[in-house]
Amino acid sequence: YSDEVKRAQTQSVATPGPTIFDKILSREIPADIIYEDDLCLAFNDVAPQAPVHFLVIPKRRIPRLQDAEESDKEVIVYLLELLGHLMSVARALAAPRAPLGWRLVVNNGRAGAQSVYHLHLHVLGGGRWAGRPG
Ligand code: DGP
Repeated sequence: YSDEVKRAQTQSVATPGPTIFDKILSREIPADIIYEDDLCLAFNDVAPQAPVHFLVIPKRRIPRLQDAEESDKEVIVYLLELLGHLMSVARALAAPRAPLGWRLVVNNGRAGAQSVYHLHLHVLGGGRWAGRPG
């Protein structure tokens, strides 16, 4: 990556402002962190909906999935790699924690039940699912 793309990792896009996840990223408030690398952080959900329930978030503040957009070509490539990386990390962390299977959920936007406007993947496992979507 160029320096510019590297800087983009932690810069926010035009957003409504910091969320609780920024405070978790900066260690201002504690979280049960299970994984961290240059691009993302994973931690257990404070209100688990399943025996295994953790979140994978990018360090870069992207409010919603549709906000992972840029006009700069190099940054577009970076964002696509970032989204792939989040899914890859989710898979790697899920494998030992929920060996029988798990769900990956992105609540997106007001009508999509999103409450924290910092993109996050929910990984839910170890449960049986009634009323699953799709
Ligand atoms: P949603 O935006 O609806 O996809 O869900 C946000 C999730 O974030 C929700 O499952 C609860 C979790 N959450 C909210 N605040 C905190 C917090 O301070 N710490 C942790 N660990 N999780 C949180």
